[in-house]
Amino acid sequence: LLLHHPGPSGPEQQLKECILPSPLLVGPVSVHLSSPPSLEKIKEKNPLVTLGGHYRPPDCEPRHHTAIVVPYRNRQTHLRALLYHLHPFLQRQQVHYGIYIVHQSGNSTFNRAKLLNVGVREALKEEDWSCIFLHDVDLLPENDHNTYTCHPQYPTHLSVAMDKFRYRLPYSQYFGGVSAVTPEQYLKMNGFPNQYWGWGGEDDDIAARVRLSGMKIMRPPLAIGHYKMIKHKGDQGNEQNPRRFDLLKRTRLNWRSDGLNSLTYELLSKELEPLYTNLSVNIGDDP
Ligand code: UDH
Ligand code: NGS
Repeated sequence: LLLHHPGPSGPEQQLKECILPSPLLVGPVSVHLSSPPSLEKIKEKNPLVTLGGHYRPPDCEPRHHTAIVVPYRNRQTHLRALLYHLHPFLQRQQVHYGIYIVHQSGNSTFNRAKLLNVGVREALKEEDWSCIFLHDVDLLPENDHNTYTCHPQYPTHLSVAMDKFRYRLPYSQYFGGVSAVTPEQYLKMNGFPNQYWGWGGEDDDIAARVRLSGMKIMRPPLAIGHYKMIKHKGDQGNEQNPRRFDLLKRTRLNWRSDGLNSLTYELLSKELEPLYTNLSVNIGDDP
């Protein structure tokens, strides 16, 4: 199948669809966590990444269009480590991708799930992504056979074997870390909850929404879904949420009314950095 793709130099090139699996994959990679390079160095190592942290494979027409959404506040070193690892990782997979950092501005209690809602909405305003990854900043994938693409029918949980859980799931319904949905799946589950302020439970709520909306969770094999987590202490402004257990009891009643369809926020700025798009957002505060 031949498709038209406007080349960078002007005249139209004809590109063949990318081969599956990508011939550039290497399998397991060793991930080093200590002192990641500067953003400038990372940029030099990734010359084909364009402003806002976008990339298209230069030699073939990509089959997948993936937005990576990262909930974020005050984790600069982790962000550098993620960008350093993720850019080459995604390029080896030959996906068309963009990286969106959703920065919660101000000092209000952190709200991971709401930031993810914002990221999905803003990413889809910009491009017709076929897959959206929800990616913690401190998780580095260790095997590029763990492809950053979506299952057509069901949401995927990717970080099934994290080093801190001794490369297993901590419990069978665990949905934290790295997961992926298509825009259709996201719509079907009414996105993510907006009411989880502080640490814990929001990922369990998201997993419950998947089931309540009639879907199930897909996962890669444990041997492939390996991740290293950058060790760190609990963050200021993200203390354990004492309400999480009560909220989780009500997911079944609340998921249709709280989520994508009740999302409000104020986009303060959108900056196209060389390696990522930086969305700064006011999501309000714990009422
Ligand atoms: N995040 C930030 N800044 C914060 C808090 C969270 O960027 O201040 C983001 C970041 O992408 C992180 C994700 O939200 O990876 C999840 O944060 P988390 O603290 O829930 O999870 P993490 O896996 O740490 O990073 C868990 C161990 C520390 C909390 C222990 C509480 N008992
Ligand atoms: C569960 C939390 C999840 C959390 C998981 C792993 O207990 O949000 O532990 O936590 N659920 C509730 O608190 C209801 S971790 O070991 O990474 O700190 O993701």
